[in-house]
Amino acid sequence: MNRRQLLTAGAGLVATGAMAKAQNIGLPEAAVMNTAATQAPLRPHSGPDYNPVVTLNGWTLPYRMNGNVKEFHLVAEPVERELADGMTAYLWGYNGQSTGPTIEAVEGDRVRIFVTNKLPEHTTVHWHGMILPSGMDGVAGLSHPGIPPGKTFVYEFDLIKSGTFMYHPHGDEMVQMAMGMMGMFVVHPKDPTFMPVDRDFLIMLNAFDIDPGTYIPRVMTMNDFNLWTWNSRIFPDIDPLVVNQGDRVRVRVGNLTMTNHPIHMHGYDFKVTCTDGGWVPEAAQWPEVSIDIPVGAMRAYEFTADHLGDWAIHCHKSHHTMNAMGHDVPTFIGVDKRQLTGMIRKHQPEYMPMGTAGMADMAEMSMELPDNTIPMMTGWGPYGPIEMGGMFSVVKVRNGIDADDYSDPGWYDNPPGEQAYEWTGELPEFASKNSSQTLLTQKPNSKG
Ligand SMILES: [Cu+2]
Repeated sequence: MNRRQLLTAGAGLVATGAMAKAQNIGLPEAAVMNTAATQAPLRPHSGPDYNPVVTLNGWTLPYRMNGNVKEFHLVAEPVERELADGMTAYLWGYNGQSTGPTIEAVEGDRVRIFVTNKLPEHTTVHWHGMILPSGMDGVAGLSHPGIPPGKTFVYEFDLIKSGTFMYHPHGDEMVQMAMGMMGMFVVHPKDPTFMPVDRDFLIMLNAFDIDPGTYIPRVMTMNDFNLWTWNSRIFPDIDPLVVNQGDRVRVRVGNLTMTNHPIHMHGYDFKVTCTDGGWVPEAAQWPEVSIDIPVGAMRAYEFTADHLGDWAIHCHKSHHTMNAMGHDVPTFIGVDKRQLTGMIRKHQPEYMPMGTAGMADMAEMSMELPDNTIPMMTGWGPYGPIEMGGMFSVVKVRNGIDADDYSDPGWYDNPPGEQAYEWTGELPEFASKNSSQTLLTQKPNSKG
């Protein structure tokens, strides 16, 4: 099955047999997603119209109308999530995946959200940023008792403002969020002509600490996470943001990790148009090419996709665009390991010296890895290794992409004269006289 097929709406949706028949008074169907592929936008079948969002490597939770109330059913449960092809994590999430499905509704809607707890301990759902009655706020012990294992609680409130919000547990929060429990909640404006866009992408920043060869995150980690994820997915298997030239595009980025992430997008400047506190008035929107997403916050930015190309989008903390890395690896830049290599190879014939000229060689090298992990930097582009991991993807702006088409169009073909090329003329004096090895080991001030 190729990506285009997976992208057809609802392809990965599994109706749970017993609940498939929606009863007007019973629980609404609890939809389950069985794939980490990006699902096509879910258009509303009733109620006010809106332009739905696309969650990268995610999906939107279906709803049903019960009278005038929009009903959803979230199931908190252990899940197996493919962080990348070849790496599965045993997480806690919602309705089959971590991150959980995106909830979409419209300003003025009344929502009723059933939350069934299939975890081994109590949980709650806190609706981050939403204006609602205190008793619906989801803080265990403060707003209401924790939802015991096996029980279902009902949250019900009016959506009195539009914007981008998040949901996550507020009971044993540290453990449950470290295990992957979080999702986004988009409330579309009642007026569909308010700040309309053609494409509306969602990214939830999260992070895990999973030792290579293992499956379960270490929940006590505070700083040294080794997997920096978007919607519980790492590069090279975060889907691209596919855009038609001329589209108005919004990217909404929420951060439920324990550090800030400066999200940088190449090829464009953009304006910050929304936070989890609400929409930014036009006169107050400021231009950026990187937007810092603070901890426990959401920022949305917008741009018009005028410039064709493959544009990198990534966290600008360079350690966050790496996969599982050992932070204790010593730095060998400038160290001549030739003699040492000979000695080590007497005992360990496969020994490969690395890092003496930087670490780019790691991206090309095929080393044997433990099961269930992927290399620290990886991903192949049309011109070689991309040497990235973690929080990295590509905005692919093309001509002639259909409105509902989010399938990968392949790599951008640079027009003649629009790509950097090798200089084949004479080289300057210093470069021809010194080998790269001597340049490397010179003391910084030895050239005078
Ligand atoms: Cu980051």
